[in-house]
Amino acid sequence: MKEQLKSIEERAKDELSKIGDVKLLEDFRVRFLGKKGEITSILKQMGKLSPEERPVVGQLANKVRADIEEALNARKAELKSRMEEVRLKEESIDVTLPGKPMKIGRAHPLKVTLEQVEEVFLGMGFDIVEGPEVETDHYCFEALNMPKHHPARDTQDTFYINENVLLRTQTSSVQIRTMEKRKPPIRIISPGSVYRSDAVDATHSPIFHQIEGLVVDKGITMADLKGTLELLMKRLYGDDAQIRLRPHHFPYTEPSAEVDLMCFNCHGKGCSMCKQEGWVELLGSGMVHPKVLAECGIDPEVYSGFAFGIGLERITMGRYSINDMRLLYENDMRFLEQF
Ligand code: 2U9
Repeated sequence: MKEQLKSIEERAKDELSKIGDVKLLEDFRVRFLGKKGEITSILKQMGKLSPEERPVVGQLANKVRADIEEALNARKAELKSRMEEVRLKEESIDVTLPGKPMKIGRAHPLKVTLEQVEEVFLGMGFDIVEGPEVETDHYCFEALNMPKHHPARDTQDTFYINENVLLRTQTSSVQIRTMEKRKPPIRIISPGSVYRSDAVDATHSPIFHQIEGLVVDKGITMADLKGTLELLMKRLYGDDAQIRLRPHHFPYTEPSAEVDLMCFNCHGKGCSMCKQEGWVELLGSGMVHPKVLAECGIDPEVYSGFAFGIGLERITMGRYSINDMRLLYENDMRFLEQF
């Protein structure tokens, strides 16, 4: 039995030295030291020994068990520290390597223009009002003096959801809703997306953005309209910006005017940028039609108002000399990085 114990110890130590994974050590422990392990099975045979031999073999068995246990623990510690070393090596970071550059975002040119326009109007005491993009026929057309079959409806090819519900073609619907709710004085701008069934090209898109303005009070005249828009344009294009009003027609304003900006390239002389006109068309405007005021419960005999509509894309393209509207929507980093 002594020989057997010695050989178990030798085998155990030999096997242990070959185990390279901590997970296999438990299997080793069960085989040599467990209740059904090799040492226990030797101890179970002790009854066959003489009374003198029993304590000697018993002591030896205990010593062999203790030695194997010690060797097992030492191996476990060694393997664990080796694994830790490998883990640390794998996880180590070379702080001398160059970092990965992070791209920092910035405001989209449309957003830059919008915020500047908003700032100018907030400074003049206007409120910014938003409203639904899915509108009823009433708020988008009817209340704006465009009854059914009015020819002006054709110029704004509309996405209809059903006979009565549509995607708004202009943000004027927000101003109608505001006039219904508030009493004059009213000073608001309503920025937002609008929808028209247009094919995409360099100057058209089925979704674009407008900023519309509305002022209603006693004694409001075309002079207020001109002064307000002049201030806006000087803020956007610089103090030497000049505008002119050209007679026009809109169903919701009377009189109506288109507003041109003096070409900043040739200062009115005419060049290729303004197609020899000296002026570039910027926006539409006018005095709110008395019918529109009355429709919203505002007495046109007491109050008057002016309104204007600006295409956000158009003025952004003008300011940055962008010649294709699609650039504003494609999110090409080479384009966006320039702003
Ligand atoms: C109310 C009454 C009148 C808003 C106006 C325009 C003229 C205009 C265009 C500019 C370029 C639309 O984005 S665009 O295609 N807008 O020409 N808009 S007057 O008139 C209103 C608004 C609200 C209650």
